[in-house]
Amino acid sequence: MKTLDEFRRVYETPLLDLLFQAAEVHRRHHDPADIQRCALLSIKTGGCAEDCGYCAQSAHFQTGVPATPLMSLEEVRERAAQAKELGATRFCMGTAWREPKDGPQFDRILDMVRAVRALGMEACVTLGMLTDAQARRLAEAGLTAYNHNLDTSRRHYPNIVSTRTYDDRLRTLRAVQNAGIAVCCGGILGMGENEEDRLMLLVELAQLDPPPESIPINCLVPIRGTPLQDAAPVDSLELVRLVATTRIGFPKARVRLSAGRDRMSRELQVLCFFAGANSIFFGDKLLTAPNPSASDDAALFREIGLPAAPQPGSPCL
Ligand code: SAM
Ligand code: DTB
Ligand code: SF4
Repeated sequence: MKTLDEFRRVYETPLLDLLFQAAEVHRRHHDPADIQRCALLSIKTGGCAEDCGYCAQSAHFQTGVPATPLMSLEEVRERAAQAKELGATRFCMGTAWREPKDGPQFDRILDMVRAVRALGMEACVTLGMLTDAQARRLAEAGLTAYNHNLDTSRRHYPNIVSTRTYDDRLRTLRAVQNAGIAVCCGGILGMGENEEDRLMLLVELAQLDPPPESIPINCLVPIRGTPLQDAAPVDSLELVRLVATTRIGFPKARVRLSAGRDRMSRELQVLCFFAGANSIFFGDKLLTAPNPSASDDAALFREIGLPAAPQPGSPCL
């Protein structure tokens, strides 16, 4: 599927047929019991120069999130080892940067990537815009994937961010792909866009060559102090339709049910997994915003009948 019409036709399929088709595609390409757990760590929080209207970490808004320096290598290694014990197979690190500067901080991030890989986990970072040379150095350090979201449709983007363009985002995605790093690229629902904007985002993702290895679908976590603080929650069935359409359009991708799960019922999350979502962020916190607790997620996995992550202190650790 490449065109808006094709995505729309799938999206508008009667819901039960859509779910059935998505589940079929999902099972043809993936083991339905394989729901990846990714751990997320903000290694440099707050004080960001960009003005993304959804973000707690932009210096343009009064959100009460203090700016912190880049974490030490040792702390990151420790957090990654803990996440591995809890069942994470991918460790994702984020910085509140418009772009990384070359120098000691970027070198430290390369060491963090090597440390995560040495623990036997996939390593993902999201650092903002990259040059070709930075992407190549991340690839040499063993980076598995780079997260860089297009967030919404090209036409809605300027309503959300003014300090960079859609084409800036696409340029970084190309640098990442040229360096041979897998792309993790998705969006956020609930930022005042309509259903067509959401499908237009999928069309943009389908134009990437190769298509993204993973597609995070975030539901906006409204942050007090940002322009989107009062945005209405995403309709549950619209979310399920979008997950199913994403699964059908990107059969091989990991579709990651990302931010906003703390406001979703268990039933909604199960429907999303049935519709083809096969990854979550787990741990009590996303970057700055809340996430369901690790023990709630372990209970959910048990209830679904999937192998739950080992808990600290459990005999199998
Ligand atoms: N600064 C880098 C960048 O913007 O590319 C990396 C960190 S940024 C916080 C990573 C992604 O988190 C954003 O692209 C956005 O899709 C998502 N995100 C940020 N704030 C969010 C929120 N309040 N709700 C949902 N998703 C959010
Ligand atoms: C993505 O798409 N979602 C994650 C990850 N990539 C870096 C981030 C979600 C951030 C939610 C808001 C916060 O924690 O501040
Ligand atoms: Fe900065 Fe990223 Fe937040 Fe935008 S989304 S303000 S670039 S941390």
